[in-house]
Amino acid sequence: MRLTRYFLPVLKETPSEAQIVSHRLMLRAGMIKQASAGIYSWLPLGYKVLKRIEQIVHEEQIRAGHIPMLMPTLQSADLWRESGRYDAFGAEMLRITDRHGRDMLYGPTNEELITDIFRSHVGSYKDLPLTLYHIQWKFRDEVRPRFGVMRGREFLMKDGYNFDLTKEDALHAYNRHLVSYLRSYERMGLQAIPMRADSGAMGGDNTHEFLVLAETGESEVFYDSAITDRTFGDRAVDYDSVPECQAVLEEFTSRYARTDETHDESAFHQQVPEERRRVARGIEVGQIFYFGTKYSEAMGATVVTPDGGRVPVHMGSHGIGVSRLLGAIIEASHDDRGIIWPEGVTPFHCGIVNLKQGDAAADAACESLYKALTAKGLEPLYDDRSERAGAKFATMDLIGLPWRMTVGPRGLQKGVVELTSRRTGDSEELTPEAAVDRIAQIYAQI
Ligand code: 5CA
Repeated sequence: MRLTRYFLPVLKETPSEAQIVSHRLMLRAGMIKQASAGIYSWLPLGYKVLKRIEQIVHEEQIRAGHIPMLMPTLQSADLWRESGRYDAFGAEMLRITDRHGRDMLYGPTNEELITDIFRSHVGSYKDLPLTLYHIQWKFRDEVRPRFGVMRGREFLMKDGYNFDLTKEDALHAYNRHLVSYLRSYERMGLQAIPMRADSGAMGGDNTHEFLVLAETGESEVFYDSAITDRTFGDRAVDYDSVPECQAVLEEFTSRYARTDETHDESAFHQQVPEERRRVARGIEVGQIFYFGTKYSEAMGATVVTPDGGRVPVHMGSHGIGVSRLLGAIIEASHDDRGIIWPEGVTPFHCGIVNLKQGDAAADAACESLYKALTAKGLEPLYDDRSERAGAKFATMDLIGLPWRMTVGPRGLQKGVVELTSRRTGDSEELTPEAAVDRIAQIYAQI
């Protein structure tokens, strides 16, 4: 992409309505525009990051054996009356009446709809286990939408639903989700810690929230600092192996880590030595639930068992806050000049800054870098505006591409361009070919 042909409406002024850094930076970098309270348009740069996050979520869910599909945003109220949640969900649910007077709603989550699909098509234990998921917009009429995409009213969620014959099988599905979530967040450059939480409107008492530690987080959290040493890394886990997935759950949840809803001061003191006790704030980027037969019993989602009986299936649901993740990543990775995207989610892989637009050698070198990067399957963003170097650097720093190639007549006389890391600020002079190879190598490892 060439910047002169792109739509990147960066703001010069810091928007006064934004209280936290991620919201400010998303507005300033031209990623989102508020359409109404808690509802945003995703401008091209923001949309690109959203798609990268979705892609990671898809890849990791499919790796775990879960099946993608798509359910609508608008749902019939009748299904929610069957489960009893039409009234229970309260004012957070946006209720709509269609022209025939039928009660509809904009889905805040999909347990009912997926259970209806399941009961219509599955009737035997032989079709289990089954986990279906989708990535779809949700609506919750939050009392106080705030912090931009962090607490929106319309937001993008990945929600997955497992159907199993027994509680043991459903707990294995729970563990698979935990493993796949650890992998997903790490690919996005985040450490998200599973913490014991409250199940709220979903039901059940087996649930973990995934928290990214950040001062601006809305949840208060209590944990053993030893938990932050754990990383998942590039382990190969066999998702079909019950003991392997169980071992990961134990490894990542054995130390004390709870949100304020389930925090127990005396257990905290008993289990954690004083010097490792931490009270902090976190952003909830996902939650997994096992709730047994709550929906399957209410809605008649049963299967025939091997001995010919009929039982309601054991279920759980598992969510990732896809749009919220943009805010969480920026909270975790920025400096006073702007965003610093982790390589896994960056909107463009590399920026190209032409220090002297209109100089024949500089223009030609930038064009050839652009072509070479593109030929390697990478997406560069070429700042081909006739702007001062300082303005170009400021834009690149604000939008946070992890790598920048700077091309100018002086360097080209020596046969080099400059490759700069956004994170460390370190620069290196390399031949254009070596710079392209370096970038390709970096992304080959992501
Ligand atoms: N049905 C279950 C799991 S699929 C469910 O709805 N879980 S949830 O309520 O915990 O939501 C899943 C994730 O969506 C949360 O962890 C959070 O990251 C994100 N989320 C929830 N509410 C909002 C909101 N108002 N704005 C942005 N993201 C949100």
